[in-house]
Amino acid sequence: MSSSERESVAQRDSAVQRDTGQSFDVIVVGAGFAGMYLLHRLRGMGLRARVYEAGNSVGGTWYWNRYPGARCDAESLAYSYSFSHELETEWNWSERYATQPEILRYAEHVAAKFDLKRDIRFGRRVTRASFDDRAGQWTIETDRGDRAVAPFCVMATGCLSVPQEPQIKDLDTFAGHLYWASRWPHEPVSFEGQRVGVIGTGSSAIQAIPVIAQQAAHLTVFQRTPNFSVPACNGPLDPKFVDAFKANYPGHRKNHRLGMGAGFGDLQVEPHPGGPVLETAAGKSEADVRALLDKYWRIGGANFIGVIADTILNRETNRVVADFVRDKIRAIVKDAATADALCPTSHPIGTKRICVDSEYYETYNRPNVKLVNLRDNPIESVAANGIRMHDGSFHGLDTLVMATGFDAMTGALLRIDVRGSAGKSLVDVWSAGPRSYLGLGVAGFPNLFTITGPGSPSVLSNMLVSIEQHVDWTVDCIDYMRKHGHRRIEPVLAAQDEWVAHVNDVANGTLMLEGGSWYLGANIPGKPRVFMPYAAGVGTYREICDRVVANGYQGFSFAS
Ligand code: NA7
Repeated sequence: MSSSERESVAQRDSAVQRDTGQSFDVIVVGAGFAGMYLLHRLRGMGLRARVYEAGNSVGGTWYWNRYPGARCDAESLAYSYSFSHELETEWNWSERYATQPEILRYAEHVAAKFDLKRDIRFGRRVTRASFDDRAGQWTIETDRGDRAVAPFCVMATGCLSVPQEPQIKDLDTFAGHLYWASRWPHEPVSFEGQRVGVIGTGSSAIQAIPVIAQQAAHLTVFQRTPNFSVPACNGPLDPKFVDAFKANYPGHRKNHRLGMGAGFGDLQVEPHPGGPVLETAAGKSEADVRALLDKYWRIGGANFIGVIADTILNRETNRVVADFVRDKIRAIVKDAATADALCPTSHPIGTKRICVDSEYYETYNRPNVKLVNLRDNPIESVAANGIRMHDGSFHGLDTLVMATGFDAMTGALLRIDVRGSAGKSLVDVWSAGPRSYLGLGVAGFPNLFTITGPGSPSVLSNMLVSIEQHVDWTVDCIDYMRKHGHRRIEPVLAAQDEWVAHVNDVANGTLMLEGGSWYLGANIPGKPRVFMPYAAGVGTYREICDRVVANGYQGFSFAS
């Protein structure tokens, strides 16, 4: 049987089979990049693993986010698995920033290459995970009636997987086409001849808007908060550059893992050299700093924010960088009032996720595109054929695209009824915000691991680097326990408290708390404001995790 035949058999079986009390060594929730690698590693240790996935195939965020223009804002050669040299050598990325379809093809390729799908149950959403203290095992239940048990449960549920659906009055009365960026249909969507509205101006919208504008008869962008965006300068990857890069792939990967920043290390070698190249802008000639920033603006990419080392630490540097970008916006966008409305002023640059775009600001020079500033004139309500504004004006629409973001980092975990020791509910334990040790485990929830959980670098890093690190740590820990006869592990409460305080201290030393971002939960009404990711960089974090292991899993308690 060919690998593609095997895949479709696996998917068909997945659709008809139901687990009814089967027992496994490890149950994994989610078959995105984390769940896929977990399965591969667990199998490699001879463990029996079952993966449950809500989508109908692998890829996680890349399975769901199919909106026009969707692509990774991290560079392809770094945003890819490093665990198999054969895989990284044989796979050829076509562009500097891969499109969503290409990343999904990669996920499917990995699933086929390592024959992953036979142990994944697709189209199942895990609804409940409960730990039985006496049996020392987790019971996992899905919305399709599966029920399975295992001593270990690993949550690979992703950081941005639960869409945020804002309460906009009468949204359900819209009679045209309504699309959510994060749940885009699998069939092609045409905007030809349509009057389209987009609500939101985060990364998703900033990628979608230029593509929609090219097709639509008219596009209205409803913006509440402008974001800083830098040009991607995307393009095909030069085969010579790729060959040279791949010739030293292990060296580059090592740099990604151990770097003090976000896990891109030295990817930005020529022709995309990276930073930091200047310690601070404070006290420097602004003209010189601007000349440097201009060089990196032309190189493109999110690394722009790392060109000056203290951009998110020092208010003066931050102002210089933000002013530079605002001037770029004003230079690109011809209509002065639109340019003004597009200039972010309410948060320091880099304290919300920096967007990476292709012709975003240029799109506002098109005659068929209009920006509506919701700060001046909020949305009053949605009608069958458009949007009514507070001042009584009306925007007629045939299609409405919602690009309103996610309940980040905790959303997916808290939508599962997770019950730890003595029936304790994760929703209750995290009612004032997430508390976790190293972003890997939660006191009171034995044998539960969270991949890229709150309290780890996660969304502030190259996700593939962080995923591989957490998967390796978790699987090695399970292996250690089996070899040492431990049946139960959980974080010690005091170690967890200390870690949470440390994560807060690191964030407090930056300007990040001023961002009002989804990093803080600020985009979700009523969500506790806690800065969730660990902001000290992937290299520092990895050293800490390794030290914890070297010290006999310091901060965790074991039981037999
Ligand atoms: P983001 O970055 O959270 O952006 C969501 C956008 O939606 C943002 O501009 C919001 O404005 C806007 N929004 C949310 N609710 C409303 C309402 N009620 N009215 C008007 N506008 C609203 O999500 P993305 O999907 O773009 O990107 C998420 C991450 O995915 C991204 O960082 C990458 O890592 C990949 P607000 O700022 O709240 O005023």
